[in-house]
Amino acid sequence: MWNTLHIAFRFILYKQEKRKEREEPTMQLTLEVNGMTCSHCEKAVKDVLTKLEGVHAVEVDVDSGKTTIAYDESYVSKELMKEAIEAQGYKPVG
Ligand SMILES: [Cu+2]
Repeated sequence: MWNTLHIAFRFILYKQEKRKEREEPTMQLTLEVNGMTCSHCEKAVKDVLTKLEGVHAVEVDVDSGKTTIAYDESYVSKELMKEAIEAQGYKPVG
């Protein structure tokens, strides 16, 4: 009985810790990415950024090149994100 309660209690603590992690302040950055011409380019940029650890969300507008990234700066830097975009053959500015 005590063990079951103990396990349940640990589980609740674990869930609370996870929730706290998710609520950590997120940075937002907007880059202008040049060289995108179609939906495949848009997807390539979005995918390469999303794969980086610490990147939470990516919005890419292929027409304007405007790329908005929500990220945790303790995991990923602006420079790293720009390098990842460049490695796909596009030119990030900003
Ligand atoms: Cu394309």
